Amino acid sequence: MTEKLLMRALSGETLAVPPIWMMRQAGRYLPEYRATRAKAGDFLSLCYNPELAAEVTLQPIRRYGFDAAILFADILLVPQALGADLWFETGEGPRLSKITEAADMARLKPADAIHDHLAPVYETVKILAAELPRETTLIGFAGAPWTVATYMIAGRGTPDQAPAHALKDTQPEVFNALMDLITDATIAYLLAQVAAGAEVIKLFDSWAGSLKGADFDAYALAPAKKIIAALKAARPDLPVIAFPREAKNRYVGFGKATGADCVALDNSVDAIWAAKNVQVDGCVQGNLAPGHMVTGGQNLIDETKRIVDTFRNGPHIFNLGHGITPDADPANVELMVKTARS
Ligand code: 1CP
Repeated sequence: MTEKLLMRALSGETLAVPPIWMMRQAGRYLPEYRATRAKAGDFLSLCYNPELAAEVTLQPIRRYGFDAAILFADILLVPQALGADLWFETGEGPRLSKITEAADMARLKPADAIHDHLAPVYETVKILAAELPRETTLIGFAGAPWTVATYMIAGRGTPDQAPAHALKDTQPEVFNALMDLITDATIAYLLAQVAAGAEVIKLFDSWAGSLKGADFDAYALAPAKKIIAALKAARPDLPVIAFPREAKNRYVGFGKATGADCVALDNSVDAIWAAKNVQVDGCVQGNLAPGHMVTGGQNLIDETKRIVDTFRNGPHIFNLGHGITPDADPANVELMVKTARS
């Protein structure tokens, strides 16, 4: 049997101490991350520098001994590999060339043309597979098609994903062609990560919560199902974590319907409800509010214990409900890990 705790939880085992990792665990709250990013020049140069990307992936493992490392990259590298322009405005976030009509779609590359551009990412995975401690699981990832599409359509992050909803409703053929292209590119990208040594895949659907009813089925559930089926056709034992963030009641049955081995819960989800309605079907991940990494103290200890206790009767991976923020205190992460493991 594998000694990797994360793999054991993903195979459905209930463990006395949950495996732990943290979304955005390599990030700006760590001084060593900021130093390495400065060495690379900027964020995208860091993503495409295999030695330095592997270095920042390893930093939180050395500091905290997390049970999993997540490949350092970004969900927006796939649009860039498909031919979109991508840059980061300092202090603001990502900017991309926009998809607003069929002519913009026609300028994109086919799904199987992404690999040259993404080769440095596969190289990062190879370095990590060789360098990680034997008890640490390597997670590869991609954005889910809807979330990636929201950025490609709007050309930036949006609070309500309005431009993507508008394209879906007014030019469904353009929208569907984009979703299909992202889906195929994501399958190719993730299979290449697995071939390079990723042991688990996580699919981030950060904006799934803005899809309602039949739209949720068509654009969150169906693409996840298609991607997971394609991954498992190639690697039947590959565990997949799905994160349909803010799916609310649609978290129920999401694992079964998509074939995901684990469903990641955001911090708006009540743990008692999730243990009864989601964890019954298998492993769940989550869901401490990232704000506790800023505020710390007794609240952090109490909330960490509450979450570990509530999920203790089934398979559980301890994590935050979303990414750790740049203003977090590294000492609070230490306290969280110590509390969850005690
Ligand atoms: O300045 C910096 O150093 C950049 C900050 C940063 C980091 C550390 C960005 C820009 N991306 C990342 C890395 C990243 N992004 C990882 C690496 C592994 C880890 O978790 O440690 C991962 C898994 C992601 C995934 C990602 N990127 C998501 C999905 C998860 C989520 O947070 O909801 C999304 C939506 C993005 C887009 C993105 N990239 C970066 C930013 C600031 C954003 C959000 C933009 C927005 O909506 O405004």
